[in-house]
Order: sequence, then structure tokens, then C-alpha cells
Amino acid sequence: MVERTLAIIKPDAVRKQVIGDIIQRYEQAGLRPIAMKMVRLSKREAEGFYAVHRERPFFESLTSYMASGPVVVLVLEGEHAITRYRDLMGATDPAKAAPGTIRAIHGASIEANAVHGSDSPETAAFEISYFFPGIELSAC
Ligand code: IDP
Ligand code: MG
Repeated sequence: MVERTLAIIKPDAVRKQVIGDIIQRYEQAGLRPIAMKMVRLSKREAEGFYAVHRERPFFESLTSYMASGPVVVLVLEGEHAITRYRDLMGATDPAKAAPGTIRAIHGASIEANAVHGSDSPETAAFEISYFFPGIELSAC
């Protein structure tokens, strides 16, 4: 089943200048970028994106961090893209992420963990529409 998932290359990874390395890993895994842009989220935009986490103790810090610098937002398409991208990212905490995963390689901390990926088809639909109007995906 061909799926679409939302990926974000987070501020720590952009600062480290590993955008190219991360996108290469997506492509080598058969996750095809079909939309992409660099944006600087406002605090409010980061809060809207992570609204499901608003009761969590790390919400304030997480949304400040996500607004701390530019991010690269992509839609990735491929067979079982959602779970395959979660596997490629690795566990939330880079210290616990399997060797060879993007978070193990590039993550700095449980918060600054290099990349985001949608966790379900419903989340992917919300997250893709948060950043990309349908018209920007229709040519792909
Ligand atoms: P996920 O990104 O692996 O799906 P979530 O639980 O959805 O993990 O958390 C969203 C983001 O919030 C994480 O990617 C990470 O940046 C941050 N985060 C998660 N847990 C913690 C924590 O315990 N302390 C600080 N930040 C956290
Ligand atoms: Mg999540």
C-alpha cells in the first residue's frame, strides 16, 4: 500500500548541516520526496503542529525548540511509508535508537532528535495538510 507521511528535519539537524545526508537516507530507503520546503515556524505554529502534546511536561520546551530555527518539511511517499519511515528514524531518544537509524546518527537529545515522522495514517493526513495545501501535492 502506497502511503504518504510527513517528515521534518528539525532545527538541530539544519544547524548541523546534515539536510543533504538525511534526504539521501530517505531516497535510499525508497521514501520519495513529493513536496518539500524550508520554513521558520512561529511559536504558535509549532504549538498548533504539536497540539496533541499540549498537556505533556515537555510541550513548552519542545515548541520553543521547534521555533528556534529553520526546519525542512517534506512529504515522503512509498510502500508502507509511515512505518518504514518510523523504523528509519529510530526511537524518540537517540540514546535508545537502534544503530544506523537517523536519530542514532544525528540526534543530540530526546528533544533535539533531528527528525519528525507521522505516527499513523490519521496523523499523517493532519500533518501533511498543516503544511501543504492539496494543490501542491497534485502534480506528484
Ligand atoms: P516521536 O517524535 O518519536 O513520535 P513523541 O512522543 O510524539 O515522539 O514526541 C514528540 C517530540 O517531542 C519528540 O520527537 C521530541 O522532540 C519531543 N519529546 C518527546 N519526549 C520528550 C521528553 O521526554 N523530553 C523532551 N522532549 C521530548
Ligand atoms: Mg510523535
